Amino acid sequence: MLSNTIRRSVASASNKRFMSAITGVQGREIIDSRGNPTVEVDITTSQGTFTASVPSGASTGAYEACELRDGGSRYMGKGVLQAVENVNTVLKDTVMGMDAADQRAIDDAMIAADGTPNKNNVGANAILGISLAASKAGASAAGVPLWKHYANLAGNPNPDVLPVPCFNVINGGEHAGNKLAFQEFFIIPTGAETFSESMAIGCEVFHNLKQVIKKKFGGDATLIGDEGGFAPPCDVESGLDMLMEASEKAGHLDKITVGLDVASSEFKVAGKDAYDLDFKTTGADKDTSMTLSGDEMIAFYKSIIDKYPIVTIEDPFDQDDWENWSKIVAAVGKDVQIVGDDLTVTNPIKIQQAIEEKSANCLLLKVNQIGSISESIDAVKLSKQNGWGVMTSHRSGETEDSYIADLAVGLCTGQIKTGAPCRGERTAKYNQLLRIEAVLGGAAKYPGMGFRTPSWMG
Ligand code: 2PG
Ligand code: MG
Repeated sequence: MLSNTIRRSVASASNKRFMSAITGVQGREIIDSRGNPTVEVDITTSQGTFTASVPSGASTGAYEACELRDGGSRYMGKGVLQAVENVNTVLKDTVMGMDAADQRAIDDAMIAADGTPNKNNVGANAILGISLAASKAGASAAGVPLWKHYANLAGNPNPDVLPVPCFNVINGGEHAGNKLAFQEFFIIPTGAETFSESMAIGCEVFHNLKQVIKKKFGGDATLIGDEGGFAPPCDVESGLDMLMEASEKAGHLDKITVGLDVASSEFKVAGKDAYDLDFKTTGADKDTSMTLSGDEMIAFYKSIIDKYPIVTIEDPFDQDDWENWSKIVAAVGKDVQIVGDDLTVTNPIKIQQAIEEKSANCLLLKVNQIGSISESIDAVKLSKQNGWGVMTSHRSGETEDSYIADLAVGLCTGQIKTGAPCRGERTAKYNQLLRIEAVLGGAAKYPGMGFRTPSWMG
């Protein structure tokens, strides 16, 4: 005979299972911040309908999981109707009736249904849409906010650390029409006391930067790039000078550090130890003195590290240039964070290799590079267990969805980049962090200069 206590707990467990069983899956095509189609998914349980959408990169790493696009002429080949079809058929059949709270089982089942290492059959954009929407349904089933749900899934007992925001206020590379080779220039309010103070500092520097750029280059130069930052006709050093000038004008020079995403895979010269910093110029106008070898790149990085308060550099070398990655970590990695994006593509296999070869010391966490929440958690844990930092990241093509803010807190990544404090798809994430900070109240922590080692498993 079952005791009453056991009977009660069996009843409540099965009740909970019933409450969060997936009863509906609906995918659709929506538009991202660049006017390209992307996947959105609704997951229905008895508690309601939960919606999530998938971001998309421009400077995409060669080893990222498959982003399934339709090809042809519709939307310049970028339609996602096939991925949506896969959501509404094979993946729907896979997850219907499963417990939305059991993220790992859902993700594993979809990965098995796809059957390829890179999710080439159904598309990582299809799988991720369901994975994300299921996580929202799971949070609701558990009766906790999304950031707490992510913390529970990962085993983080105390999700109370807000990330330091890396505001990408100057855009270059593939994200802007200027000639600047480096893709992102960050203002990082490491001297703030709280997340909300860091937002005020970031916004004030951003507005001052607009004035600095306008004075130097005129109003046309204050037009913005894909991630909301300005895209002036500057080079790397004059861009950094303008960040310094704007921070000083805003009265925050003592509260900020700076960082870069070089995104150098975009301008590696194929087959040569060479990087073309004038890659957007073609023909006779190209300045060949701007093509640097790996060693010259390292010398250049060292010179700007000496001159500016640089604390983080992402993708300083191409995704296959492992040797130069290891060289730069050995040269500057103690004081400066070296972030793997294209190198590691949020993939535990690549991260393991980079750990062994000491090629980076921080993971850029992009959920769509790997294609599911569970694998993203694995990537973060592996990085943290090996003493790496973790920077949560948006993509240059985004939607209004703000789950990366919840991920940053839930997984205690200590740092996030989600563009400038400008454009709704960017501010959606920063605003969600302000909400989480308000809910945490006095318990909220801000890591400041400790962003590389925030507390959980740090
Ligand atoms: C990057 C990102 C995001 P994209 O390189 O880190 O800023 O750009 O999404 O285009 O890869
Ligand atoms: Mg990058």
